[in-house]
Amino acid sequence: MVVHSQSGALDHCSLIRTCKPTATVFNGIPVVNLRDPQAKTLIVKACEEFGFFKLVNHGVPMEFISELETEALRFFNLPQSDKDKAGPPDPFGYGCKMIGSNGDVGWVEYLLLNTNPQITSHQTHTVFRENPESFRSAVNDYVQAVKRMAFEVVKLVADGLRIEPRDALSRLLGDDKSDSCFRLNHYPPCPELQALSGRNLIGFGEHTDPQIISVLRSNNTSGLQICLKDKTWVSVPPDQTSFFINVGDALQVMTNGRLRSVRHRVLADPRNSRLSMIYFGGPPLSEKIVPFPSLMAKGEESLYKEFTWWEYKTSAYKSKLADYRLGLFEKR
Ligand code: GA4
Repeated sequence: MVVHSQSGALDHCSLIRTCKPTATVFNGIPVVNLRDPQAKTLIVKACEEFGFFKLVNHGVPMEFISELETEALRFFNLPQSDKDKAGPPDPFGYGCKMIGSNGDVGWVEYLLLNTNPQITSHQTHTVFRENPESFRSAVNDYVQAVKRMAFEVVKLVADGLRIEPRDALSRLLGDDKSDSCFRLNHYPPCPELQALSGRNLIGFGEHTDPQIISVLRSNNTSGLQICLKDKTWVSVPPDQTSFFINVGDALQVMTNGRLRSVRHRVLADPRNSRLSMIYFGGPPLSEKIVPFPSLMAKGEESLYKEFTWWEYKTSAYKSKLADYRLGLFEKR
């Protein structure tokens, strides 16, 4: 995406919603040290209260992070016509402004990639055919390391909730058929809009992630906001050395609503570009998404109808970003 400085530039964003940058910076995001003996308790508490927390001491090598950041910026700085060769997203590939296929738009360009090992091993997506091998290898190194860390996080979730067996969640993410994906989002600055109206452009509209867990890392540009239980939006202070973990819809269902799938969005920054990299850990398509029996109290009933991940995903991909997707699957 090119940000033009001439006056017609705002034509590009006429379809994209704006909002006043009113959300306050929130300093209450829980921070969990992955090596803390109390980590499982702190993670469960954070996921119950916010569906979101910051992870430090995560063990993902900084070199993998910076290599991927360099490669991603090189890609997003290519001429538009070169980037378009990796699009349109189907849903995988390069996309610009259009998110999903139901009319959502945002001030963002992105690459969406499949991380299912059965597919990636012979993935010949144009993005990797047209770009240097160093890009593919940076994506692979990063995703592998983040997956390992995500397995640890979900093991702690299972442990903290006394889910049996302890690897019930991690084996879904680690399965050969795990339906997981990876996204690189680039939000260019939008100085014109700020100058004209003092408003911010919506980079990525509000939504919850359908999967089990999402692991996000961004550069030092702010923009990410989460919705608290009381429905207020707050800004998450950026931290380029840490990861942010989101509970997804599937984990909300598997914990019968105990853990909360977090509503979040991203506003474009008027001056700085934001780059984020997100791993979305999902189960195999055939997996039944039901509450773990081991965490149900005696006589407790599922709040949700029974469905497979394939059914949920198919329904999610027909929805608009801001829709409350779990609504269709609630018992009442
Ligand atoms: C949100 C989480 C992930 O980014 C994503 C998104 C997907 C897409 O960009 O194609 C969706 C969105 C996400 C949920 C509702 C549908 C599908 C866009 C959209 C409007 C890759 C995912 O799995 O679901």
